[in-house]
Amino acid sequence: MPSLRLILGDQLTRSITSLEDYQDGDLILMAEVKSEATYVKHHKQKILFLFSAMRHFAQALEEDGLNVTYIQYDDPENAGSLGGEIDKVLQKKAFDRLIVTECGEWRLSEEIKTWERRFDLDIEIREDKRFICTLPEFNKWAVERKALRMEYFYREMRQKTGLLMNGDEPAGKQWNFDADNRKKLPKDYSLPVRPEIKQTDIIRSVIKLVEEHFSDHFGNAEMCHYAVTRDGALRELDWFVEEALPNFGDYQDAMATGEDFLHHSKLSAYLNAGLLTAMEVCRAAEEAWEEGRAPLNAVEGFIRQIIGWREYVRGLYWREMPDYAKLNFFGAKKALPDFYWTGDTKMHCISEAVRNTRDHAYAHHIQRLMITGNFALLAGISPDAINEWYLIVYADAYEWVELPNTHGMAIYADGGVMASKPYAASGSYINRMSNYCKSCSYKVTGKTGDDACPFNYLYWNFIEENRDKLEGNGRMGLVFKNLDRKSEDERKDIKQSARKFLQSIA
Ligand code: FAD
Ligand code: DLZ
Ligand code: SF4
Repeated sequence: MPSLRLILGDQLTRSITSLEDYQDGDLILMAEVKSEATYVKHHKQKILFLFSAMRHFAQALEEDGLNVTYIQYDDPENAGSLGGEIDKVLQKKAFDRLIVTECGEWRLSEEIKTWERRFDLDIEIREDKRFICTLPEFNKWAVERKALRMEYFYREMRQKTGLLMNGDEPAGKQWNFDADNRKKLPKDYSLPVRPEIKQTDIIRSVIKLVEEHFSDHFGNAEMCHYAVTRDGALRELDWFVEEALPNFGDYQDAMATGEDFLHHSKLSAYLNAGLLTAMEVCRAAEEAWEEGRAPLNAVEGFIRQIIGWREYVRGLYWREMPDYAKLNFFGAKKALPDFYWTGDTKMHCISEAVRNTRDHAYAHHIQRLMITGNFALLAGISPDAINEWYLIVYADAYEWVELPNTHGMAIYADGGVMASKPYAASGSYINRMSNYCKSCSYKVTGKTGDDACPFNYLYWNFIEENRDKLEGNGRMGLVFKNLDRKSEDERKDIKQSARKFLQSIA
């Protein structure tokens, strides 16, 4: 008997394991459903990107002669959930088994496990081979260690893939060139101009659909800012490698007013949805270095993000879930301030990060980590609220990658499973890496009081309030030494300024 093959919205590649051994008579099911589109109120641009990419992918499969049932969101018969759509298919025709590649979120993976009983059908959950490190391999690496630090994992991935390796030696005799990658963008610097995204008929019809059904979701979707086919994503990759990669390393941590992508690749949405693979992206970068088109600090930095951070957070997510999501090391419980949605704050760095997020369902790593993430950490925003925000607002957000980055890296809610100390910083870090403070109503040099940069007093207030939790951390020694040098009056002012500011945003 034939097989029913379910392809999820972030599995848009011909090499997905659920399509292996496809035979005549099999049916591929893809469905735009309410349960996936609204379990959080995803950014309009994310829905636009994903539904458009799903439709193009289904069309390409059909053009190749595969048998596809594609359910559109506004189909009057739409059952509203993946399970409901499977049920509908099974009412019409019998299948031997349902084949699906393992999904990217705990929530859905638990639901899929219930389908065998629900439909009285064999469910074959296949490995997601898009990743370089298998989950058993990650677990094996993790059990042998006290601390799960990305840097050591990354070295193993370099050896496994052979990327930037000369035999057993790392290219340039150094594993990591991060120290070279912390430059501020020079004044009057010209950034490479990004190519326009071709708007297709499919995109145009999904724009209408999004406006009709998701008008109360966050963000802009007047046009699609993402390529929606594999060919389009490959063009984006080529542009990045030629134009932006050469300076990716130098300005990796830089931020600048009005510059929304800088030298970043903007490839995460494509990688996570299946339009590009991790290895092809890394090989393209490696080739640019081998041919002298991009320097080693840029190429190593870029490859590390993918075979290092990306693989590492995925392994960590599946290893630590479901308990991981419940951790709240600092007991943070404040509500998310409105300006995370409106951008309406005098803090220029935050309004810039929120504007970029609203316009493109994108912000680059340092905006996510050191602006919105750092603020949430210092202000004590509840992990559930901030995790939900990050899952909603980015086109590349799926819980396997969003949660460890937010919960672990940005707000240290996991108490150090992922990072060796909190990524907390005052305004001087933001000033060092950006030109934001020049256009801000607050004074970055001010320590306390109404005009002072809130990041300054919130930083010291955070350190003081969490002394019991952080003082034992060897990497925080200098920070506590500096805090202890402050006078009683200074500490009182810090506390008062922090209290007043936090009340004003409550
Ligand atoms: P580039 O800077 O060009 O980096 C190249 C690639 O490396 C990215 O496309 C991405 O695939 C990978 N990468 C880089 N950093 C990370 C990382 N820390 N973890 C995993 N992959 C990484 N990334 C997501 O894909 N989805 C998310 O939901 C997500 N949420 C985040 C939340 C927070 C609080 C933080 C601090 C980071 C988050 N990241 C997330 C990681 C990173 O910020 C984005 O991958 C990156 O900004 C995407 O832009 P880019 O493609 O231009 O990246
Ligand atoms: C994110 C998303 C959205 C918005 N909509 C759909 C959908 O309608 N149908 C679908 O199959 N997948 C969708 N997705 C992606 C899924 O949420 C994703 O597969 C899971 O979160 C697991 O990563
Ligand atoms: Fe942000 Fe403070 Fe700089 Fe203003 S002064 S942009 S709030 S860091």
